[in-house]
Amino acid sequence: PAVAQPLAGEATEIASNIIYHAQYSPHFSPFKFEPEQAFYATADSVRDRLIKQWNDTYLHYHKVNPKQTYYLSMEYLQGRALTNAIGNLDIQDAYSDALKKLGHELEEIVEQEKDAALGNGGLGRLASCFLDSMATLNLPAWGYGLRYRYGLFKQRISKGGQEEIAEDWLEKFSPWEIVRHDVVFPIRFFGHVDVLPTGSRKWVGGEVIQAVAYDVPIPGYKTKNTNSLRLWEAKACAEDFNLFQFNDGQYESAAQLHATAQQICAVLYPGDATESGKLLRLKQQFFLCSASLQDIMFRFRERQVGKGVLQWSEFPTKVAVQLNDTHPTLAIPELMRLLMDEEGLGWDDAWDITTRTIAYTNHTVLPEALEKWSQAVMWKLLPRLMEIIEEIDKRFIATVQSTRPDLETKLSSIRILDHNPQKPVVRMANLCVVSSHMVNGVAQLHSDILKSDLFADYVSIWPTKFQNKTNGITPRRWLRFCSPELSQIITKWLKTDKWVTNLDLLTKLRQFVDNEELYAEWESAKMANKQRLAQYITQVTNVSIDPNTLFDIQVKRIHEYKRQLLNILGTVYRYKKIKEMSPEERQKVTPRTVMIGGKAFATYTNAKRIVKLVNDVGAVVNSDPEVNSYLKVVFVPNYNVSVAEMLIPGSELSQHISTAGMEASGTSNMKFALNGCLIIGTLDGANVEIREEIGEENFFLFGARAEEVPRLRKERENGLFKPDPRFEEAKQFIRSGAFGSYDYNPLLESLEGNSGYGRGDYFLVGYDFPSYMDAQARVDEAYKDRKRWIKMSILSTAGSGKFSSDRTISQYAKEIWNIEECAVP
Ligand code: DL6
Repeated sequence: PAVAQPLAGEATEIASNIIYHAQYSPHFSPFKFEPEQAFYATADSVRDRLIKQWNDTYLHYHKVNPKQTYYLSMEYLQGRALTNAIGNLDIQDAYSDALKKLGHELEEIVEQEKDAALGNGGLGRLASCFLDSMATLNLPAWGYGLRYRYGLFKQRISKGGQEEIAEDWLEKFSPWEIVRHDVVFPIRFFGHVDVLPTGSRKWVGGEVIQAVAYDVPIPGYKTKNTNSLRLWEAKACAEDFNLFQFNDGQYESAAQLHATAQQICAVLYPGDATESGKLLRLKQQFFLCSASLQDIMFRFRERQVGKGVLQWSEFPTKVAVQLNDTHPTLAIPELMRLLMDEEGLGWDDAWDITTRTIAYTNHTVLPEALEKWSQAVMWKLLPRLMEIIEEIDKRFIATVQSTRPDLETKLSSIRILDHNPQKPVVRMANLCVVSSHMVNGVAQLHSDILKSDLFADYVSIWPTKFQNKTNGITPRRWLRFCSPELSQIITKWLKTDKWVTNLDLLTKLRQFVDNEELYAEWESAKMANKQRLAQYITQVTNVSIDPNTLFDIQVKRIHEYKRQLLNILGTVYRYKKIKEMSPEERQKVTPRTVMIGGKAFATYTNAKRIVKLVNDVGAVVNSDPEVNSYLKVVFVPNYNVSVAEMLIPGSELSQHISTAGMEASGTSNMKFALNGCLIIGTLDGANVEIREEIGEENFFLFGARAEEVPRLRKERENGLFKPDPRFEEAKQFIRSGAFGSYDYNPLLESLEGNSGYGRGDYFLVGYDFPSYMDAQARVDEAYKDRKRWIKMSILSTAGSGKFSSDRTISQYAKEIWNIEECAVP
């Protein structure tokens, strides 16, 4: 493209580099420089810089040989990378200028990038925030995951509700990944175990698939350190392609292993209702664990041999492995296998190394989310690992029997293998707790529940094994880059931008909390973000919303425990009341725009019904001329990281309203609070700590407390619950057909009766409804007093310092991993 013009300084260099890539790293036909081509050329040019820093970082770590952490996660919700990369490299303005000279706007170019959605929700986004903090803190720490061909599905809303469409994030390719053709490891499935003449055991036969490394650079903020996210791709070898069969016309069987390999990384969370689906998920988990451990051990060997000392007993002094939930549990028996069968160590040495290396984070207490794998499937797919798991179980039982006879009666529930004849399973969380040196929950309340309930017996065996590490979010993506307007104001008032890496500095905003000038600036920044959001909503839903109304948002995976149903029932009640008001009365209503977004798992019927209900309510309310200037209801389609970056800065009220004790932490609550959005919420997960930090007067609290929930459920079972008339009225209004003829009975019935499957209101929506409505009335009142609201908003941001993932990661580094910073000079 002949667009180069004389530019000044760095922007000139960047512009010519972008043009260079458009011409000489071509991905499209020549002579085109539309936004799409400009995006890829820009990304390629940014990648040049990242590669330099990345190589320097690798060499530096190699030379210093510090202890390094490896974060194993089946999920990463990276979102887009361009804004983050140029922001962390601190070259945003230069890139913006360069693109301008080339006829493009940076804001438009970044929109071209597809989200890397290799995750589901909070757990995956947490992993991505952690990677950002690890690099920013100059910690030698890498992530390992899988390179899913199709990430989390794209959500489309039609008349019938949610539709799922495969999300082809690699459709054109990702400019950020680099395939390492020299980093390939064999992964075995099926087969059997041979006993060698030496007595040692060897897993042989079965099918062997190759794991190939794809690296994604993870730049730290204003530092040279650039870490790696290594994603594994599955591949079969050329010799596994049967040319003879192919030439004989047997095309499918000729390439059978190739097809099998392709399935492994095809999709995130393949449906597991069928046996083959279960097998595939287990294959994915083992694939991640085995490839990552072989790679980690290879690197350890390379660095130790370089220093002339290869002692496997040193492994835990050089390597920390963190399991992000139980999905990578197989790392435990796989590390044992590699140490014993490949490196020749005895059981005791291998066990000592494994337990000192591995730590486990629990992210849920929901019984249905605690993984259990069929023993039969495990024996078939991973026979050697099952032998090892059996031995771990046997030894654990022996230890308990000899040291803690008082726990004899508890053994059947705390041991690893559950030999229930109906369905013998391996309990992955138990395997993790028994084999890790540290176990942590993700918010104080959650960690307390783990200690007092789920893992109480283990606590009595290993009292010092259990910790809390309250989650955090990266302030770069979740404030500095997603809300430049608010960031600028904060920097101006604090007279420094150091808060971006030291978020506790935000508390200093409190000294200006009565300053009118700050109020005005704060309000106008929030308004700019609301206007941008309003435009976006119109663009994706065709509903026009008024930025002068209260923007009330609930975005998260759709789940009954998260209680989007409470929100929409409250909204239905609000609608009905406004409709019944006289025009004069309506004048007193605080106008609101309720936005709800999130994906429902494809097979989760009630979650899909909730999505449909929100959409149906929206269709009626938004077209009701009597009401729609006081209330609008929008379902935000296809909620993902990029959509969150648009919604959160423009939010004023956000809902974190799970049944107390059920949300392990929540992390979007932190993002909203950091952006000056007030929270209406229960005392659940990290809400408890957020409220402590920002002050109870700045938090709209309601609902039962975690310790009351079991009693309330019992009372309900005993028929002692009397529903609030407002709750009954809201349900009745839906049943009357006010929002269409769809049969909402099954959904509403889940909130009724005293017990039974899908009945009995397990999540206590009915119990919490009146206090929720009262809290909403307090919100309406507070919003009328603009100054009070802005003050609360500033105090929310000012109190959010604790929730930086830099704080979380520093704690992991010191208290679990025992690693130190290793800054590239
Ligand atoms: O720790 C990250 C995130 C928490 O913030 C959420 O509260 C929690 O639900 C989520 N856990 C999971 C695990 N599976 N389930 N359910 O996604 O982790």
